[in-house]
Parts: sequence; C-alpha cells; structure tokens
Amino acid sequence: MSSTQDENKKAIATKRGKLPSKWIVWLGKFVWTNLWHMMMSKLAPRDRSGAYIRPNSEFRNFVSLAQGSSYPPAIGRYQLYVGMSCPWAHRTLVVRALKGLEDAISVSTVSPSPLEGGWILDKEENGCRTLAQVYQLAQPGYAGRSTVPVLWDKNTKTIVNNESSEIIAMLNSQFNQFAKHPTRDLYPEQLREKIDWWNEKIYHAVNNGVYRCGFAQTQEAYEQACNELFATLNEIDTALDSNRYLCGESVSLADVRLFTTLFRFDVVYHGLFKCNRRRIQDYPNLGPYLRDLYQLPGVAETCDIEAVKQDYYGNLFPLNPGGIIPCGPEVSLLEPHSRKKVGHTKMIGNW
Ligand SMILES: N[C@@H](CCC(=O)N[C@@H](CS)C(=O)NCC(=O)O)C(=O)O
Repeated sequence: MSSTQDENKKAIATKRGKLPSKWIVWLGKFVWTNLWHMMMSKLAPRDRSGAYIRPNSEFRNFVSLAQGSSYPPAIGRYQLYVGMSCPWAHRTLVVRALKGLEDAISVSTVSPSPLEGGWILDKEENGCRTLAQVYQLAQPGYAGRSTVPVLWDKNTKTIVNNESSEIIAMLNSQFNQFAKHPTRDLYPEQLREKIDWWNEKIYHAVNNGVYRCGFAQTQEAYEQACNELFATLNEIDTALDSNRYLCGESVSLADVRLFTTLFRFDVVYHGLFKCNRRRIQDYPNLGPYLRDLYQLPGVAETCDIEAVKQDYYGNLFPLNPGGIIPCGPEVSLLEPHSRKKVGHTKMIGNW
C-alpha cells in the first residue's frame, strides 16, 4: 500500500472516530423504535394504553349430536390443523389424547414460515400449501388472521370452528361413541361452575396474560399484565396445596387450558415474554402439578418443546431480532411429582 493510500485510510478512520456517537445512537434508537412499533402493531394489535388485544376467532360452528345438526359427529370426517408450538392448538391435542380420539379425528401439522409469515402445511392438502389458503377455501375473501387450531370438515371442505376453547369442549362431549375413554368427562355437570370460574380467571391473567406481557408496547401495560399474571399464579399455587387438580381429584378442561401455558412458561415466556418474577419449577405446587399433567398417559406425546423454542425465539422477530435460540433452560418433566397424595376436599374460589 502506498503512503498516500495509507494516509487517506487514516484520515477516514479519524473522521469516523470523530462522528458524534450520541447522534448515531439517537438515530439508531429513533429508526429502530419506530420500526419496532410498526412491526409490533402488525404482530399484536393494541389499545390506546399499549396493551395487547387478542382478535376474536371467527368460525364458531359446532359439531353436535343434536338432531338436524349440519356437523354431526362421525369417525374420520373431521381433522385438526395444529402447529406444535402453539398453546391454543396444543389444548386440542391434549383433549384428543385424553379422550382417546386418535382414530376418530385426524391431525395435520403446520409450521411457521419465517419468510412469508403465517403457517405452511407440512403436507399439501386440497390444493392448499398455506393455512391462509385453507381459510380461503372455507370462506373465499376471508380477511382475518389464519390461526391454529382449526377444526376442519373434510366432507364440506370448510372450517367448523377455530376457537380452541370451543373445539376442546366438542372433543370432550360430542365424540364419545368413537372415544377410547368415553366416560372420562373433562367438563362434568357438577363441576361446571368451578371450571368456568377458573377458566375465566386463567384465560385473562395467564393464558392470554403471558402474551399481554410479551406483546405489551408500554411499560405500564407490561407491568399491569405481569402483576396480574404472578398474582394469579400465586393463587393457583395456593389452591393446588389441597387439590391435586384445579377442581379436585380429577383432571378437567381447566387443567388442560392451564397446562399448555405452563408447559411453555420456563422455556419461552420467562425469557422472551419477560414473565420472569419466578419460574414454574420454583413454585411448591405448580412445578409438581405441571409434571403430574405431563406424565398423564398420552400427554407427553403431544408436547414438542424444541418446536416451541424454535418458533417463539426464531419467528417473533420484533421480540428477538437476532434470531438466536437459547440453549437452555433444562427442564425435566419426567421427575417424580408426588401429587397423588394431595387432598381434594377443601373448597377453592368464591362459590
Ligand atoms: N383464539 C384462538 C387463538 C389462536 C391463536 O392465536 N393461534 C396463533 C398461534 S399460537 C396463530 O395461529 N397465529 C397466527 C396469526 O395470528 O396470524 C384460539 O384460542 O383458538
């Protein structure tokens, strides 16, 4: 290198060194914050205070035993579309397993597409490659979000329902003639009030609560969600002191709905969504309760923690722009839970 070239390089380097770094930082922050808000509003609609609002599910028909139903229960007629990372879709797989409906209801898996956004079918079906195309097939011109789970009717090629809480209620009660465990009732008449009470509380503060923490766009909205989340986890932990499951000695829909959030908690919500006051494994009852549910026959097979980590950390770009997937934490759900001896007589909640 000639000495003039050398001097030029030095001059450029000195000039760069002299650039006021506070302006670079300011510019970087300005551009990134604006971009971040823009991306977050696409990812997660919010209200004026910056709090996340979950959009409503739009397909709300029912598979029903009732006379004249457009969707009568039948073996092989209905299919679930699920993404293994999704807690809402996971609920449907757990109920399908607990009821023993594997032969009656088929499952099609979808995976997130980092480039296109949205879900891609792992196996093309009905000429559809993406879940958005499945929604279009069901309702041409559909303009809402294409979410999992989907309960699909193969006969009429339409979506019966895309709301997990309703799909699990149908799987519990309408398919008993095809179920391996028809008498296992996850929503028994005498416990309905209790189950509904827990569901209401847990949906807001925990199931959707973790998203309200992770998708909050202001400090206030985050803190409010975080406080509600941990207050409710404390309340559940206390209730589990004297009850093996939320509503007593048998598993109910309330436990299933809580389980799929707890399963993801220490691995993704604690870090990525900043739900980090405490880990589930550090609670005296919630940790063993999570292991108890995980160890119920058929449940572990519905769980894929690697898919969960890959999807949350890999695809929620505004929350993790570097795309780095953490190595840990190591959570062993196969360790003994010692919950069998927990009593179940004390009343919980306000009834
Ligand atoms: N209310 C729905 C929520 C389902 C949901 O939000 N699923 C997410 C995955 S965890 C999804 O598919 N999101 C895709 C999108 O919003 O475009 C339910 O409970 O079934």
